[in-house]
Amino acid sequence: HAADAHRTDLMTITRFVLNEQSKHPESRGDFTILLSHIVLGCKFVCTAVNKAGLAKLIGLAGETNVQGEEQKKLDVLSNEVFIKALVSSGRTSILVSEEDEEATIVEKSKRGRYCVVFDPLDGSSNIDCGVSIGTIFGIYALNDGHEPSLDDVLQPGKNMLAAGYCMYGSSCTLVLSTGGGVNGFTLDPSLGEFILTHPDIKIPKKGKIYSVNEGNAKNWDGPTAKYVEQCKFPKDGSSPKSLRYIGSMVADVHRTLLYGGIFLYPADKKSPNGKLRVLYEVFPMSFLMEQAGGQAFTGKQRALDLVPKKIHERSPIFLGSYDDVEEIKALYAAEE
Ligand code: AHM
Ligand code: MG
Repeated sequence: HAADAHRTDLMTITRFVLNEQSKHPESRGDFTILLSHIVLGCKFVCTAVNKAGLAKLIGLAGETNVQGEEQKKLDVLSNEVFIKALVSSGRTSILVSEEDEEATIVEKSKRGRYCVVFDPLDGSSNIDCGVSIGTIFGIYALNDGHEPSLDDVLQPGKNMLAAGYCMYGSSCTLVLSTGGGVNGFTLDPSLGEFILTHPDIKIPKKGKIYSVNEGNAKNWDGPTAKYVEQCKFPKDGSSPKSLRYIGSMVADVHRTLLYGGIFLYPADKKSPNGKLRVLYEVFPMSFLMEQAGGQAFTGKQRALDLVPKKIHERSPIFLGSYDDVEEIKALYAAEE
């Protein structure tokens, strides 16, 4: 019966992506191979994060442990794992990581048709207290027939082929979109496989939660300040919103995706471009939000229309439920 079928017919992430790719007759399986290398990186980081306290992986980079061995900070380790997995997949040509100043141009013999932008371990200031952290990634296709260059990744987010994140929380959850909706997979540690647990995620049209670092309020611009005031003292007779802010983007965005509401990292007087990075934080999360029926806005434009000029560029971001983002858009429009 149905419940039995559920237990024995496991939709793994590889099977899911293979199914999706088979809808594209031109597909050569390259994307599936690339993704399986990203998944490997996520599994490795998940294991490392889970035993971070035990294995004393949380020391400062360059510190030595009791055995006199060099320890690596988790974010440095995660970065190495992803770079090596992506290069060895033979399917990438350019990699941009938050951890590396310069983009990695893959050596000729290992090149492939994709460019990957990623933050190997976002929210790493949360590691020591055991709060959820995550990996964020976006994938572009390489423009055919030329030497890979930064122009291949300095592209608007709407050109991404796929985006996702993996959250290392009470469970390890990978959320992915290849442009046909959003799906969530949870790692079954006994199988070592990500299993489809959240098919076709749609964000609620309107939410009851706002998520922002309110400690920056004194430096906010008018529309952000007005919006947050409205969340607390709604003028339309609705109930005030709840505030939830973890300070770990993957966790804050994951909750926003599932429960609805809005996540804000606005500009302020001290950081006129906000804090979050366009290529590997703002774009992948904006891509997922739109694919789930929500919106993502920079204060000036649709986030995915932004054309980055530098690989580590930052942008303010407001993303979440469709109606909630409409409200902040209206406040910015009224300012002009
Ligand atoms: P990081 O890339 O240095 O880890 O910083 C990014 C993190 C995000 O996960 C989170 O949304 C944000 O920084 C929180 O910033 P703040 O502490 O200013 O609220
Ligand atoms: Mg980051």
